[in-house]
Amino acid sequence: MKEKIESYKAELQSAMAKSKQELEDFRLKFISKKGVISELFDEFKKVPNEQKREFGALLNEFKEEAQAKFNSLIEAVNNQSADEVVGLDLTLPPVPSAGSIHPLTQVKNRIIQIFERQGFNVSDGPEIEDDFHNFTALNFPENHPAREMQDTYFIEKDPDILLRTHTSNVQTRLMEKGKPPFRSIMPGRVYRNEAISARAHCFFNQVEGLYVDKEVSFKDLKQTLYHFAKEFFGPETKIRFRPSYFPFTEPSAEIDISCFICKGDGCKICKYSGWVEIGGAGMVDPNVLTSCGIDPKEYSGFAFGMGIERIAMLKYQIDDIRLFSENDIRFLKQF
Ligand code: FA5
Repeated sequence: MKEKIESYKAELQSAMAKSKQELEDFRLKFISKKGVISELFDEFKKVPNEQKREFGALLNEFKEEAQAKFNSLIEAVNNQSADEVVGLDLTLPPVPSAGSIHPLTQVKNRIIQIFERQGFNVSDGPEIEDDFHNFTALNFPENHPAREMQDTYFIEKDPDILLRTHTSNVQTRLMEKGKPPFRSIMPGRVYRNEAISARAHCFFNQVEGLYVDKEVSFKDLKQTLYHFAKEFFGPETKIRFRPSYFPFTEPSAEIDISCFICKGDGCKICKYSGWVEIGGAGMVDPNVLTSCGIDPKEYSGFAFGMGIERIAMLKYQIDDIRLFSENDIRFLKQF
């Protein structure tokens, strides 16, 4: 037992603790109920009576040394943590972690700015919508296959309440409330029950445009969008209209812009066609004007709807739409 105590003493003397964890390791090894000192006291019970005096003194001395060492290690660890904060100047002002405006908001704001300069104001409408404003008033007949063009998330049936599938619902809300002229753009989030991929999402943003007045023509539509494309994508940008179909416009068109990356020569972004689609447009169908209480003999109008994510993807050459909603700081801090 004497040798054991001597060897533990040597270990005790060289023991060091640089952290709270090492301090705790020391306590567990020497001082705790299952530690070395308890173990030695258990052994002491078996020591013959004539040796008890000698070993008892050695053991008590060792116990005191262990406790003293433990106290000095506590002090050393505490002083060390104080040293560590010496370099920290608590009087310095906090470093602001500057946020940035989300790229979609930046694109939306720029779009608003361009149209406001052409005399458009900004209108808003509900994302939870009824069938009438999302479909029926927009000339989608009941059970017509055109409704399938936009896979819908229904919230309630009979009467149908749904998540709007496009911002065109704001057109109908605007027109039924007021009197022409209307010259408004309507940005907002829309929802479609679509498979998510690099180019399509089940929620995305659109910006709708509506101009209704006396003698509004397709020429006005073309010029308005041409101006937008040049302002947004650059002065060299060309625009073209491809015949298309929307129940609420007649005639209808898809809007393409010349690829501003390859300048029309063909590249990956435009799939080597030289053109990229940014939205749909057309002259407001007379049935839509009528269902909103506007006389189509007196008034005409144009409307368009563009995908904000798609425009942002083109502008910043982003190849995956999912990046906009994943909140990955490495992506967001580039804007
Ligand atoms: C419409 O939503 C019509 N309401 C647009 C319109 C308004 C036409 C007014 C005429 C008059 P479309 O379904 O094509 O049309 O969508 C318009 C744009 O939204 C598309 O060109 C595209 O840029 C964007 N878009 C459509 N589906 C998705 C999707 N799943 N993910 C991301 N963007 C989409």
